[in-house]
Amino acid sequence: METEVRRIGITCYPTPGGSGIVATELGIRLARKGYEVHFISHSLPVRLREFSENIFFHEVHTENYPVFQHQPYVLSLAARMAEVADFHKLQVLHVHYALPHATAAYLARGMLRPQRICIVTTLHGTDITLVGAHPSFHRITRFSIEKSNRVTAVSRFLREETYRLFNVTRDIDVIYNFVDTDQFRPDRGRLSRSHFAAPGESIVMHASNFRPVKKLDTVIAAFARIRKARAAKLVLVGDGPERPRAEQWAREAGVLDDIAFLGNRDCVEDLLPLADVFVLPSANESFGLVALEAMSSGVPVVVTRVGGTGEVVLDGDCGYLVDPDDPEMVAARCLDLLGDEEKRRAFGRCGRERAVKDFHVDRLVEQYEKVYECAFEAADRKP
Ligand code: GMT
Repeated sequence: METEVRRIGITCYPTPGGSGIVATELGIRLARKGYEVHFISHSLPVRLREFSENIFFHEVHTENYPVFQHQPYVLSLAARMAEVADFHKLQVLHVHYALPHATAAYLARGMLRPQRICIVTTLHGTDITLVGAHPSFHRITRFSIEKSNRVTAVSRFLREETYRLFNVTRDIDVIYNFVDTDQFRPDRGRLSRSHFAAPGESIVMHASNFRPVKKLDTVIAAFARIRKARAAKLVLVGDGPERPRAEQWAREAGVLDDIAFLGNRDCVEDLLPLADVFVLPSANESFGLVALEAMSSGVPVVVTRVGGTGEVVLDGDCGYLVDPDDPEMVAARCLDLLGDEEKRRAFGRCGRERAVKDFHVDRLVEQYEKVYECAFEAADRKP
């Protein structure tokens, strides 16, 4: 018997950021495996560079009307999800980030008759720890989690936080984030260190969306200490609300000339292997996808101990876990690595091995497929 093509809708934030990257890479892999994948979002996801006849993009247009003080994006998204699901006979809507995507999917499912679509919601971090935990969003986040058919979280930490903060009773599967270890690899060699550092200078790197949770203040203060101890450059990849303050902190600390602010870049896989150490001292990090990408690139990481990073980084083997408000400690850990070439290489090898063994894209995509399978079986059974 011929097996039916599996058709899945994916909604994510299309902007640079871990949740959008995971959603996009997942969709690309599924399409390569023969799934029909429909991305539904307000813009083309940034990592959706690959052309495939199995991948479709449906842009969500929001209408402005004088009585609307704010454009009702969630309603437009829900309506588009329902249209696409109906027209393309989707079996699964996989939404990344609880708000507003799981809520929109709930509305879309309600518009479809007969109900034959399953909602899979993946929780990523700030949707629970910051947005969802806020009193004004707490109730609707809880509701949207409860109403999803399946829920996954990107770390055990995030699953436990969801149970603790929302008192939900339903099952939540942990499916870790993943990395393409061919794309993120130590010998990528497309860019040269000489773009950023003179011979003998170390390269410290950080990449994020420059939100307060990323603790750019700690990154800069730690770098100022490193700079006092040895010749080094700091490469900052990304952009966001903290950028002007980061520039100010760097100026005040007298290290502005040793920092390259690159802004958002589409070639993180080319930049990461240039780093001698990667720093991410966030106030909280449910997983820390970019730290995994650095590990896969053979770079030792110095990352926050708050959140789920301890499930990714082996403290003292492929990186160090640090306190987000302790620049002294961040600097000391970085200097420990920068001053010991053998240790730095050993940590880099360990991180690479861990990425290949435990976080390889193929393995984790299979786990998502298992989650979908229940949804497909349910859809197949319906008349
Ligand atoms: O870190 C952010 O502010 C962005 C956010 C996102 O939606 O992309 O990142 C979250 O999801 C990533 C992918 O699952 C995780 O790797 C990040 O750890 C998580 N961020 C936080 O928990 C702060």
